[in-house]
Amino acid sequence: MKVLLTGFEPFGGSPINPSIQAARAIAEMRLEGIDLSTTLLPVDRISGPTTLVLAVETFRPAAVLCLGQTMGRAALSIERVAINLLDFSIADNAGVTVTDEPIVPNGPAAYFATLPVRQMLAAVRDAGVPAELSLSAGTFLCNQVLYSLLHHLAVNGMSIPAGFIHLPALPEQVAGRTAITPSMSLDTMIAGVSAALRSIAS
Ligand code: PCA
Repeated sequence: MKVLLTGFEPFGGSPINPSIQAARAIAEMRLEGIDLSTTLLPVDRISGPTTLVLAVETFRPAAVLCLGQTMGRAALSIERVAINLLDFSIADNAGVTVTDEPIVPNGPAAYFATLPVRQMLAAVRDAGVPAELSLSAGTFLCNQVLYSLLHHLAVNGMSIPAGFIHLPALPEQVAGRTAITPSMSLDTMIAGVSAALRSIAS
């Protein structure tokens, strides 16, 4: 099965982003039965969504799983929904902050992720990795690329299952913080995302 797995470049002052590290490590594992292509997405409100849509049009996957990183979560968060809202609390990597704007003017308020989220949740937990279903992918780039992808697939009548998993921070991203912030090792994230991919392909 052809699967597109994406990760984001670092953002918000951190020099690393576990989402692209996990995506690249999983590509090297060559999971049986999965023809995986990985793409690095810019944290940029223009080129983030266009890079993802171009990768889908070029690779023509049978499923798309996007990864991103978020502070403050202790488990893999399998996102259920993307909303039509840009409301950045920090600037994107082009230095732009967008407040209260739609992603697609007059577009639907929201799209549900179309991957089998419950099956993925069970698979990740069975692999011994903490996971949850999440009702908000935020209002920054992660939500934007998921909404943009689901909108692109919907308006073009493409029935490709697509979804998103938010990863926690890596221990080294929170080690210097005075306020205790949850983190997870890269190996644990890789085990969880691999289990989700296997369940998508099964
Ligand atoms: N996380 C951000 C954007 C890139 C990333 O990895 C987010 O949660 O929107």
